[in-house]
Amino acid sequence: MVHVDAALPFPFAFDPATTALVVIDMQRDFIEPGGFGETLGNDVSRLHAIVPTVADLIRLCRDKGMAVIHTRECHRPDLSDLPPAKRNRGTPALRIGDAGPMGRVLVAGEEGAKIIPQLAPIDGELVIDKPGKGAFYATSLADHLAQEGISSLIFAGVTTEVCVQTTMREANDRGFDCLLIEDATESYFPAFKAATLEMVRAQGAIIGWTALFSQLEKAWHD
Ligand code: C5J
Repeated sequence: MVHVDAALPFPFAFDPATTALVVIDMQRDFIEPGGFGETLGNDVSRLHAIVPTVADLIRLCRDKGMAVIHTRECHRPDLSDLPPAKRNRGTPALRIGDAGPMGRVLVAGEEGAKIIPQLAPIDGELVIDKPGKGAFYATSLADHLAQEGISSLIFAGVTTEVCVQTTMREANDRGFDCLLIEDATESYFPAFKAATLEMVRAQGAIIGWTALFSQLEKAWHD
């Protein structure tokens, strides 16, 4: 067992053999300058800044032989998995499926939907394409985790309050113990990230735990 004593709100223990790292939506359109996220007026440098820490986290988990899973928020090219309520909401300059600066926005196979090269999955790692915010909705993730005997999940990725938090809540309801790595997740809105970290670990880890990457690394080496 690995004991992350510094985790909040109290120590988090996990067995690497029954734990997976889930890296949420580290895609070009959310993170890279010139992508869809920036066209929406977001400061993507905030998200770009966590890339080295996420890379270190992935490397650590790979070195320890732990399962690494990646997700991408994207839709089929015919948009048959895109509910009108998601496509039509609001008055953005670009909608999902429209031609954006890196190809069609959030469409599978387009440049913008790809995971950034620095964090590219390697052979044998599961990549989940998800049409929703949560990675369990309309995907094979639950079946895969059951097959592999996974009972704990460590989370990283973007954005903290949207796809990361939604997936953690889905996982918590399905009985997984969840640890969110604070400096391996980010939001375009600092206050939303801070609030999410607080609400995840409130009321005795009502959704899960949080810890810094250095605290996880130290726990593994102790
Ligand atoms: C994610 C979003 N990945 N914010 N998507 O959080 O729309």
